[in-house]
Amino acid sequence: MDRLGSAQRVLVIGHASPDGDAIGSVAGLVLILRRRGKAAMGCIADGVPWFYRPLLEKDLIHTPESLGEFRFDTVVTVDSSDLARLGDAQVLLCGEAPDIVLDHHQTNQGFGRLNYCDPHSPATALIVYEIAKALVAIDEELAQILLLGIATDTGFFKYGNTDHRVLEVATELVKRGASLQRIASAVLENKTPNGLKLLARMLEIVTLAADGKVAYGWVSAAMLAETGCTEQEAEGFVGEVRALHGVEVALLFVESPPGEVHVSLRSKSHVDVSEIALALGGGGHPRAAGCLLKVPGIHDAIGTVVPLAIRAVR
Ligand SMILES: [Mn+2]
Repeated sequence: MDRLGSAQRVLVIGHASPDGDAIGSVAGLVLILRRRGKAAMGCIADGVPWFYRPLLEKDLIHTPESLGEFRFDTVVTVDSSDLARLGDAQVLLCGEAPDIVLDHHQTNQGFGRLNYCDPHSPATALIVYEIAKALVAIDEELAQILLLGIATDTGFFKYGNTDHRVLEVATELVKRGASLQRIASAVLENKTPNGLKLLARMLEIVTLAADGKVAYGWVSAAMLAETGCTEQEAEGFVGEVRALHGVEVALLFVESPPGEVHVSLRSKSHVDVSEIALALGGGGHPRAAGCLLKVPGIHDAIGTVVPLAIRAVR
């Protein structure tokens, strides 16, 4: 908090392929800093996916390319467990460590000069909420942005990380004007017809292993091309796989671009999938983790990860 206090011009970076928590944490912290009279700008390598944009003001989050001449004396990263998660935004650091790392991933590598990581926090946006409470009055705009991060990282208040504290903070944010309906509608009800076709194709090939305790599906580069979808449209598919009766570990493999396979790992009740992800160069939480594999084909990735998941449920 003191380090933030002494900063004048702050760049806040979230992880590439951003989720609601990355977006909410970046935008929330930028707003707080601006309201404290500082120059602040957010940056996310891939920019903000279109369906989140109505939830936040323009000019809060840029791509590294659209940042322009913004000069900064302090860099804060949010919701990123390691440097590689920042994607192309890493170049902005010019090889130096970020000044402050704020995160909630238990696999956080402590890559900042100052590191604050609380693996018990359900969302990084909840950490940003604490900062907001200490520094500014939380108005409707800030409440909406922070609730976005908290709602998405708790699966809209149904994952195991949804404790009474999360619900209390959410209540506080709703009292201050945030709308859960707006967030749910933007995030969950903006699917495309092509995305639905892609989901149908993925569901058809879902495969069970380890007596139904492991389930996995995949989206190949060819499936994306044939349905006219981008990787973004496969977001959330892994939840459909985890929803199967009896499944403990669910995996989704998405090949985009060819040669790169993004693996999403989820578990239902006891397997720590962040250990599998960490061993493969990724990271995450016990119930939700991910990694990126550079392999010739998607079936190489499946052949690598599925046996690890089978071993984990035994
Ligand atoms: Mn998060």
